[in-house]
Amino acid sequence: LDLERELPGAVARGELDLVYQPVVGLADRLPVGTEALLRWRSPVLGTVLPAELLPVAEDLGIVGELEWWVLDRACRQLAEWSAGNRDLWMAVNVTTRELTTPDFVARTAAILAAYDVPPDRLVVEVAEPRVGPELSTVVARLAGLRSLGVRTALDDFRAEHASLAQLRRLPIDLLKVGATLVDPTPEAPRPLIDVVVNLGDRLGVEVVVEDVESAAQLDGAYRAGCRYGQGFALARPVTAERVEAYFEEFG
Ligand code: G
Ligand code: G
Ligand code: MN
Ligand code: NA
Repeated sequence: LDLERELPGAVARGELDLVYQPVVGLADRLPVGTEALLRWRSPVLGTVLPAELLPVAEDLGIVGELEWWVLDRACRQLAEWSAGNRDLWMAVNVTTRELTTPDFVARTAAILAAYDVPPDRLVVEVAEPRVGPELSTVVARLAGLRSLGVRTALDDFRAEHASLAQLRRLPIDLLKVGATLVDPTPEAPRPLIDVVVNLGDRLGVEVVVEDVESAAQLDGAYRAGCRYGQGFALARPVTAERVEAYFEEFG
């Protein structure tokens, strides 16, 4: 397949790219940071999205190479933005597979030092780990990142699957939940977002509502006590230049 043939050389050919989606404070609607999202600009295949390329990268055994490219590039961009005296954060998605490698924390520390980025400007986003032996390694790595000063986020938190015991164990600063939790349904006419925000309060975790697509979701999330929001209703993922223009306008 073209994808399998082309992907291994993509880093060396300079074909990887990041787009940045603003994260906004819900009280004042001002940007607080961005989430970096990987794009592969292939001259052969066009723009390939992570959902398509990550499974192939997994099969080829090159996820690590891609992820370290992303972390490096995102921190370099963050250093540029920080030099302009902007207190923005940069969130980066990391697979459990890469997070659990032994030197993950040391390599992250090295990148932060290389670009002279204040560690608390970096947010590492991870998906809920499976319950099992992997969990204690995830806990250890997240704790290691936090001891550097890096912040941690649990991505795609799904209230219906939540294992409370697991959530209590995870050393995280931010909980990202989908905006559909704000929507009332026939089964749950009082939306579940309140429950998640209360849970966050108890655990000392701020809630970021993501995939916000409507003004109703935005208002509902704010009223429920979510601190931050992200989604097409606020801003789409865009190139570095366009996100800078966005900061000039709104930040
Ligand atoms: O950018 P997009 O909306 O297509 O992202 C789809 C999925 O890919 C999301 O789950 C997102 O977390 C993930 N993703 C985007 N960029 C990266 C990345 O750099 N590394 C990893 N591991 N996942 C990413
Ligand atoms: O899994 P993760 O949360 O990292 O996924 C981020 C993905 O969500 C990106 O691919 C981004 O393009 C997508 N995304 C961002 N905002 C919205 C939105 O408002 N609606 C939908 N459907 N997807 C969104
Ligand atoms: Mn994410
Ligand atoms: Na998410």
